[in-house]
Amino acid sequence: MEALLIIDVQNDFLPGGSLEIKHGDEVIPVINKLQEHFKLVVATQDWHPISHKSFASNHPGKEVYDTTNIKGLTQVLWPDHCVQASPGAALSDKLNQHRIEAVFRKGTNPDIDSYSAFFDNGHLKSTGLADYLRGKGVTRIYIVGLAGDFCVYYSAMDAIKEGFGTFIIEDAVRSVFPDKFAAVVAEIVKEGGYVIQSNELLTVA
Ligand code: VGL
Ligand code: ZN
Repeated sequence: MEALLIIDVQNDFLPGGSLEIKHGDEVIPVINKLQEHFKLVVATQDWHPISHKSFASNHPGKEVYDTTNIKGLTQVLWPDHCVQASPGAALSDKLNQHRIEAVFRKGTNPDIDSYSAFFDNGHLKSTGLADYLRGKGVTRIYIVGLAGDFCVYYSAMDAIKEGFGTFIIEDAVRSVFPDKFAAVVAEIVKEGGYVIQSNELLTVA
C-alpha cells in the first residue's frame, strides 16, 4: 500500500507569504494531479504558537536567518510563520483538500522545532504519523511539498529510518535554498530512498 504525503503546502510558504519559497506555488497543480493516483493522501501543517523558539522575533538581537543553539541543536531563526490558526498557517485553497484523509500538525511545542512529519528535531516526541500509516498497511511513502531542504528532507530521512520505502517526487518540491537540494537528493539516495519525477507515476498505464 502506497501513501502520498503532502508537506506544508501552507500560505506562509507560498509567494506572498511570510516565509515564501520561490516558485512554491508551482508544486500545487502537480500535487493535485498526483493525488488522483493514490488511495491514501495525508498532509502536514507547520503549526507554531506565537512564542515559538524558531522565530527570530523571540530572540532579541538576532536577525532572521541567523542561527542559534536550541537544546544542543543548531536552529535557523525564521520569520514568524504558520502561527496557529492564522491565515498564513492554512493549507492553500488551490490545493485539492477533498482527498486528504488526515492532517498531522507539527511544531506545536514552543521549545523545539519540528521539520519532520514524524518527530520533532530532537526526536523527543512522535506525531503518530508512522503508526497511523502502518495501521493502514502503508509500506511506501511518496513525499511532495515544501520545503525540499527542510521539512521534506527531514520527513524523508525519518520515513527511511521508520522502514518505509521512501520516494521524493522532485518536481512536486521546491526549496528555501534551491542550491542545497542536490545535497539533499544525494543524502536521501545514500540512505536508501528514491528521488523520482511525477511523470514516472502519471504516465498512462
Ligand atoms: C519549514 C522552515 C521552518 C518547512 C517549516 O516546512 O520546510 N521550513 N518551518
Ligand atoms: Zn516552521
